Amino acid sequence: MTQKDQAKNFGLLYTKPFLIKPLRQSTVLLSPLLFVYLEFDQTMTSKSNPNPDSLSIAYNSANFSRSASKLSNCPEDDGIEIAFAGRSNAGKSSAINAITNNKKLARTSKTPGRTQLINFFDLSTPGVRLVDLPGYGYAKVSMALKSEWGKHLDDYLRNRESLSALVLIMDIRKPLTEFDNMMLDWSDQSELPTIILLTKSDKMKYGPSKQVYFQVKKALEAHASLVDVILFSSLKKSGVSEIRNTLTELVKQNMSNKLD
Ligand SMILES: Nc1nc2c(ncn2[C@@H]2O[C@H](COP(=O)(O)OP(=O)(O)OP(=O)(O)O)[C@@H](O)[C@H]2O)c(=O)[nH]1
Ligand SMILES: [Mg+2]
Repeated sequence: MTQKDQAKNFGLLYTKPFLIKPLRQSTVLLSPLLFVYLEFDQTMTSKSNPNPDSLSIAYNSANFSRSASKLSNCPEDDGIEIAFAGRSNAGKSSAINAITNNKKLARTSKTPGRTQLINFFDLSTPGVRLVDLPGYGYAKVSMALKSEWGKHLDDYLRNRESLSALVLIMDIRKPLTEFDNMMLDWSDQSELPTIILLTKSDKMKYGPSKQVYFQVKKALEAHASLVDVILFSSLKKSGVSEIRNTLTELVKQNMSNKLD
C-alpha cells in the first residue's frame, strides 16, 4: 500500500513528512508576511520508539517541558512536534488543555496575547510534543517586537525538523482570516499535514455550527495539506477524541517513516 493510500485509510488526505524540510527551506520566506500580521503584546530516537502499530498516547499525562523565545532555546530537534497556531485569543492554549485534560497545563487568558513564547509540552510517548505558539492578529505592541517575534516564529516554522503537523485553530465565528489562508497556503507548499479546529463551537447552535463546518470544508477542498476539519469546543470538550485520534495516527505515520 502506498503512503498516500495509507493516509486515506486514516482519513488523512496527504502527508509526506520527509519532504517537509527541504521544501520548507525553498519556499518563499514567511517572514515579511509574519512581520505584518504577527502582533504580540507581550527525543525521539529509534531506541526509544515504541512499535508505531501499537502506539497509544496518554494525552492526560502531558507535562510542561519548556518555553523558548527563539529557535536556539527550543528542545533538541529530534522528535515529533505538533504545533498549535492561530489568531490571538482563538483558543490555542485552551485546546491544548482540553486535549490533555489539564486546565493548568497551558496558560489561557481573556486578554489576547497571553502566549508570548513558544511553549513545549511532552506527551507520554518519548520525543512527541505539543507546541503552543503565540497568536497573530493582536495590535497592541510595538513594531519592533512584532518583527522580532515574526522572525523567531518564522524560524521555528521553516527550520524545525521535528515539526510534523500543524493544528490551525479558528474561532468558529471568525474562520478563515487572511492570515489563516496564508498559513494554509504555506502548509501546502511545505507539505505539512494540517488539521483545522473550529473551536468555541459552544458559542453557536448546532445547526449553524455544522453549516460553518461544511462551508470551511468546501472552501478548503483544494488544500493538499489539509488532513481534517474538526468541530471543537474546549469548554464542552467536544471534538477532543476526534483530534486525539487524528494526532495519534499522524504520530504513528511519522514514527513508521522514521523507522523505514
Ligand atoms: N466558550 C468558549 N471559550 C473558549 C473556548 N476556547 C477558549 N475560550 C476562551 O477564549 C479565551 C482565549 O483562550 P486562549 O486559549 O487563551 O486563547 P489563545 O489562542 O491561546 O490566545 P493567545 O495566547 O493570546 O494567542 C479565554 O477566555 C478562553 O476561556 C471554547 O471552546 N469555548
Ligand atoms: Mg495562548
